[in-house]
Amino acid sequence: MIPGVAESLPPATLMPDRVYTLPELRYPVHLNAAVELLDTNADGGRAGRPAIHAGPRTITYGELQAQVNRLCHGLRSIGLGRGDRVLLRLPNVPEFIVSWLACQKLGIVTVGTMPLLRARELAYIAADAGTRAAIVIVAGEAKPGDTTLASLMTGHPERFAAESTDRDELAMIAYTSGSTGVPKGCVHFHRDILASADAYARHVLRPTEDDRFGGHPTLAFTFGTGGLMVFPFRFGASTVLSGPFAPESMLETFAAKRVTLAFCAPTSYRLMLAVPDMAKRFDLGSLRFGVSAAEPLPAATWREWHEATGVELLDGIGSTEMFHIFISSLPGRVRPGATGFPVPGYDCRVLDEDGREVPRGTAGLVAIKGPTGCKYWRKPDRQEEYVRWKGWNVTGDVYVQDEDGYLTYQCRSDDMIVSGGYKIPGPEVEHVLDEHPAVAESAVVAIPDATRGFIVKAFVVLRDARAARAGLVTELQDFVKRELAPYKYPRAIQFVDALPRTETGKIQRYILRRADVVPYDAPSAPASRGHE
Ligand code: 3UK
Repeated sequence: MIPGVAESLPPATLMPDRVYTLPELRYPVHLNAAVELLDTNADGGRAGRPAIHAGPRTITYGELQAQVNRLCHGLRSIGLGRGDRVLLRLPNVPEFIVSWLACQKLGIVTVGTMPLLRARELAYIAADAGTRAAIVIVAGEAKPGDTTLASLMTGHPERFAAESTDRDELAMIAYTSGSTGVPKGCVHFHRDILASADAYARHVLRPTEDDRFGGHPTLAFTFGTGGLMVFPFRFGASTVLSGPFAPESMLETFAAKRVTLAFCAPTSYRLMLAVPDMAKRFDLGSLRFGVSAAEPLPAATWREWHEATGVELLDGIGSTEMFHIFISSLPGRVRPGATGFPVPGYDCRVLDEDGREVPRGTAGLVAIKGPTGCKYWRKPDRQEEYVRWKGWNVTGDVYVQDEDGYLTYQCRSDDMIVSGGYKIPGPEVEHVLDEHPAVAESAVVAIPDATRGFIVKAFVVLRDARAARAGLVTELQDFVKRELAPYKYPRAIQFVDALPRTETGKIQRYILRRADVVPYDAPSAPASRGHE
């Protein structure tokens, strides 16, 4: 492994136990994800088959391989190579895939970033990962002398010998949304990327080369990395890339491009259902399944979608730490409202706070062992929280398993708000609100919402209560949108005189979470404003 990079991984004692129970999860010692995903197809008789559909463009495996190889030469010519971290800041366009595969071939560690992230968040990630270069899309024409993807690719041969990476060598660092306000880098090896395809996709979706994968998750989010790039390429199938999600255009893409496997968040399925006459206007006959992840899929959404389209949605819970889905509904055995069963290759238990298994029917922390697992980059304390009790991955999700084995999601055990499929750490929004000159302190919680599952609501104590003028709500919302990814802004803001606190000074968020919470206009105990 690469010196200086490997040391940033948690020590062996904190690593999750990896289990490789299925024969298809045994890989050779030298393994390169790009070789497996691209070259095996392009050199194995699929050079003329489609790999990417993007708008009017179709890119075959052969064309993709030629572009990737030329970029490999180009990246090497500017001194980038094995072990370097490179930040990718691209939307769902073919250039993302070309750049990602080229980096993997060179043994470069890709650091994908969500397109909506802003300067503050990107600066943190770039510094934390120690990136040496970034591949970004910028507006305007390139000036002579600028380094562009095109200039890097010009004049280079279409063949390139990939680095012979170790199967357990760093391939990518994926950043979480950060439950304590600091995003955490999750390391995945070349082997992890393939194992997720060979466990989840192979056993649950059973893709063939005729499948077309489509949907909206960004390629930088591991839900999208898997669903819209790794899984299709692992099976010689193709991916359908589209612009930012809008219900009608997504339905139009599914119909026009004959998508067979859709990857969306539950909120998006609900928004598509709300399009008038959606099933009549859009021919969804090509769809085999719709994968639903990132937040719980309510039974009502499952039924409505099934009624409207005849297509089964497959709920699956995954995480950035685990790379992809580890508990999933199985085709033909869906119980609406339940997530489903452990994905073949994964072992799953429901445990109490001390790591003991709870009886069936009792809620507890879900714990996972499998071929993928959490490896935080430079966060040993966080590693200890996620990987507990001798190697179990503890995601922070509370589950109940019934007598038949079905696992049903209950809630999260921390302050992460899940809204419209986005993970929004409450404390991060609070930190930003607290920087506004009018704000004394704030508390942010999730409030149930029919469309988004939950919305972000901020309870704000002003420095001067008389400042609560009309317009301040919008001003605070805009302030958050400028500082953070806009989806994190509080859709509801309520001014209060004080925040409810425990004796030890902890904010009692459970009181704030009650939708019918009364405004705190009655004066509360002076001690409750601890910092004044
Ligand atoms: C929550 C779910 C209930 C859960 C993800 C599929 O969401 C993904 O990764 P993140 O790191 O968040 C992980 C957390 O999100 N969650 C995800 N799916 C479900 N809760 N039902 C679900 N089906 O709290 C989990 O711990 O953003 C999802 C594939 C890859 C991913 N990265």
